[in-house]
Amino acid sequence: MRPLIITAAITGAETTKSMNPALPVTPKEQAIAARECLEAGAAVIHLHVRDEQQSPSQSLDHFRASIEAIRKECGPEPIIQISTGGAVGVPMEERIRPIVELKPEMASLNVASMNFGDDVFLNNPVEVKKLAKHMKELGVIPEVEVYDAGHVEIAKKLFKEGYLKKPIHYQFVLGVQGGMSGEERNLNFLVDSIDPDDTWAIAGVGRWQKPLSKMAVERGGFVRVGFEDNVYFEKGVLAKSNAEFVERVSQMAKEYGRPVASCEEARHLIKSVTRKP
Ligand code: KMH
Ligand code: ZN
Repeated sequence: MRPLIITAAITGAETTKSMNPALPVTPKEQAIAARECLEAGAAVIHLHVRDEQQSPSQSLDHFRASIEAIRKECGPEPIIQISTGGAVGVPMEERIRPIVELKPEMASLNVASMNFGDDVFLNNPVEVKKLAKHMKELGVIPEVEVYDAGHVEIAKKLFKEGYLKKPIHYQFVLGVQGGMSGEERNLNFLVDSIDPDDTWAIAGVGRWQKPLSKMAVERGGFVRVGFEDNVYFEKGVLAKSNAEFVERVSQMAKEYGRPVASCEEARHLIKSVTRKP
C-alpha cells in the first residue's frame, strides 16, 4: 500500500481559542505547531492565517509572515498547502490573490457552493474556474475539497474542460453541517465515484475524525487531521495540540503496517511532475 500522507490542518478559519486554547493563531504559534506535527508524521500543512485580532485573513502579509515562520522553524521540507477557501464570506478576489502573488506549491480548491453550518459558503462556478485556471497556469497543485455527493462530478467536469490536470487529488471533508456526514457508506460512495488513478484523503469533522482516519489508513487513502476540523481528542477531552492528532494517525498506520510518507515521498506522490497535461 502507498505510504500514508498526513496533512495537518493546524488553524482553520472557524476554530477559536475559546473552543481550544491550544489553537495556533500567530505565525510563531503556527510554526511551532507545524514542527510538532512534522515530528509526529505530517508531511503537509494546510494553512489558514489570522490577523492581529485572531480573525481569519487572506492577506498576503499574514500569509507571508506565517509561511516565513514555518520555513524558519521546519526548513524547506514540508508541503505548505494554502487555503483558498478562507472563511465564509471572503470574496473570491481575496482568495485568488495569495495564489497569484505567492505561487504556493499546493492549495485547496473548493468547487461548489453550499450551506456551511449556519453560513453559506459561496463558490460561484465562473469564479471557481478562474481560480482553477490560475492554479493550473502557475503550477500550483490543487486539492479538490469535496463536502457533498455532487462535488466529484464538478471536479471531473473541470478536468474535461481543461481547468484541472490528472490525476485529481481529492480531500473528502465529511461532517460539515450542510455536506455529507461521516458514515462509512458516504466514504464508500465517494471512493467509488473517483477514477482509479486519482488520489484521495479524508478529513473527518468533529467526532468523525477518528473513525474516518482509520478507514483511510486501511483503504489506501490519505488523512487530514487538526484543529480546523476537530478540537476534541476524545469525547469531552480537548486535544492538547495538533500533533496529538497526527501522532494518533501515525500510530494507526503503524498498527496497520502502513508506512507514513516523509515529506519527500509525499511530494513524489502528489507533485505536479507526475501529472498529465
Ligand atoms: N473555512 C471554510 C469555509 C479550504 O480551506 O479550502 C472553507 C475551508 C476550505 O476551510
Ligand atoms: Zn481549510
